[in-house]
This record gives sequence, C-alpha cells and structure tokens, in this order.
Amino acid sequence: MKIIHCSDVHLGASMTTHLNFEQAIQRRDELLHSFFKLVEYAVKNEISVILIAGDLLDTEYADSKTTGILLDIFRAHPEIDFYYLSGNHDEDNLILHSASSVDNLHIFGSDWTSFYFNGIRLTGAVLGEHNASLYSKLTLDPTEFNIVMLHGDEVHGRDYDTPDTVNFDALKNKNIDYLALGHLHSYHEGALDKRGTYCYSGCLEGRGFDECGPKGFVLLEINENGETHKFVPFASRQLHEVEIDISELSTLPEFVQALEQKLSDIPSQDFVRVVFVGTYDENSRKNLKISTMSFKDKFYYFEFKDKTKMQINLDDLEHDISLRGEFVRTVRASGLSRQEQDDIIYLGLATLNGEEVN
Ligand SMILES: [Mn+2]
Repeated sequence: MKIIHCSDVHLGASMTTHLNFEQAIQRRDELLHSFFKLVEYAVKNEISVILIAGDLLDTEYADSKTTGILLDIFRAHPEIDFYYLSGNHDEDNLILHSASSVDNLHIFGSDWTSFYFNGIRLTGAVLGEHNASLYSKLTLDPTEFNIVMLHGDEVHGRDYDTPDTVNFDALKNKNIDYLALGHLHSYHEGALDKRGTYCYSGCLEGRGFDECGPKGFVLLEINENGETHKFVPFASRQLHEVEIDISELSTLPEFVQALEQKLSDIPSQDFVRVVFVGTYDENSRKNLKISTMSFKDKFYYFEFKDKTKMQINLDDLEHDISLRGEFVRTVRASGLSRQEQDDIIYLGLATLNGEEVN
C-alpha cells in the first residue's frame, strides 16, 4: 500500500519576512492550496492514508477560515484517513478540537496512541518535557510492520527531556520499521537501527531563504518485502540563494552575463537571492547594483546581498598622507585583533567612499 508522509506545512504562517503585504497574503493562500493539491495527488494515485507529522498549522496566525477550509478538505475525502500528530507550532488548535466530529481525522495524545490498517501498525505520541518513561513504555510487535510518528529534532544519548526533540537511541531495537518524523524543514533520511529507517519529510513549501531547495513530501510504499520511500518535490515555488564572485568582473556587460549564467535555469515563479562575494576595485563597484536591475522583474521575488570587499593594499595605504591613511593608522594602533582591524578599515573606507554599508 502507498502512504503519504508530510509535515511542517505551517498553514497560516505570516510570510511577511521577504514579501510585501499582497504577496504575503498570496503566499499564505498558496500554502493552503499546496495542501489541497497534496490531497488531490492522493486521490489521483489512490492513496488512502496521509500522515501529518506535526506543524500542519502555525496556530499563532492560523485563523478560523484556514482551519475551516482544512476541515472541509478532510470531510470531502472520507476515502482518505488523515493521521495528524501536533508539533511545537500547533499544539492547541481548532483542528485538534474538531477531530472527534471528523470520522477520517485521527489524532495523537501525549501518551502512545496506536492505529491499525492493512497489516500496518501506526503508533505516535506528542512528546513533552519528560519523555524517558514514554520511550520505555513503547512496545511493538516484531511480527507487524511498525510505523512510529514523532515530531522533533534528532538527539542521542541520555537527552530525553529537551523540548522538541526525538531521542533516536531510545527508539533503537524497538521493532520500528519506519520512523515518520516532522520538525526539520528539509528532506532527510537514514538508518535508525538494523531493522528500521527514519525519515524527515521536510516542509511542503519553503518560506524563507533558510529553506532553499526542493520541498515536498514522502511517498512511502509498503508490501510483503518491506518498505520503499521516495521524496516527491511538490512546492509551487522554490527559494534559491546564488553566490556570485565578482573578483574577475569589471564591466557592466560582464556583470550581467555572470548573473544570466547563474540564473538562467531558475523558473520565473521562484524566489531568488543573489549574494555577491569577492573583491572589487573602485571602478567596477557601480556595475554591481546596475546589473541586478535587469533581473528584478524576472522572478516572483528578487533581492541581492553585497558581501564583497574593496580590493585595496592596506600596507601601501598605511603610509599614505591622506585622511584614508590617517584612518588606517588610527585603527592599526587600536589594539584590536588583526581581523577586527581589517573589518573596521574596510567598512570605514567604504563609508568614506560614499557607499552603502551593511
Ligand atoms: Mn516543529
């Protein structure tokens, strides 16, 4: 049988970090639409079980319209069973409170809850702050195929009680076949022990530049030979951070060409951040900003960060009879570390040059 494992949809999240007001509203709606499309994918592929491993909602922001739409989606698909374990962002919400009135929505409490379907045992619990006894209470029948669902970061050793963590060592040799995890926002999988595999599905859509790359869900297939799983990229927009070294660039056409080369494969509906690095001489500096103008409207969102440094011989400048030379000498006499001195000198010289400093 086929099962969808997803997590960290964060419906209702504010999304205002990079976007203007209208884009943020649109992006919030897109998150909800992605979940709707995920359910459509399940219908089309005759998948009757969807595991949601936490943080379906951002409870702080999700309004009653969002939860209402979600409940409508669940109710419209009685042929699909939704198994929803809450995470650290959606511990208390209307969906959990409404679960008893939705036949195909199954939730987990702070003690182990277990469900059985098609020869598969699904067990999960919402971890709290004193988990050692909870882990020791977990007993699974070795003759069954066991899925365990939890939400939290991977920890090891005797670390049972850190909030939002899952202790992998405490789950070893417990007859787990597939550990369905949520909390990390990127797909990640590996061996739990000799028998089992752990898997983080990652979030359905990236929300910031700390969530670059493909996002989606996991398609798990279980048959008499065991399980196979694969990551399915599903996000409607991806975030990309692209580094460009400008050290060898000097003319405006060269800058534009470098940008074109790096950005040519990125679809127009995506988010792009260009990070300029390397060194520049004073003449080529202006080209950096102008070159980005050609790309501002080519993507749903575009921004650039300037992490370049001025190419300058500080040893020569230290002997210069000028304001800049005097500045370098003052900083060199400060007693700060060489690295701190260099950072201050670069910032100071850029400021004296009338440049934007960040
Ligand atoms: Mn989380």
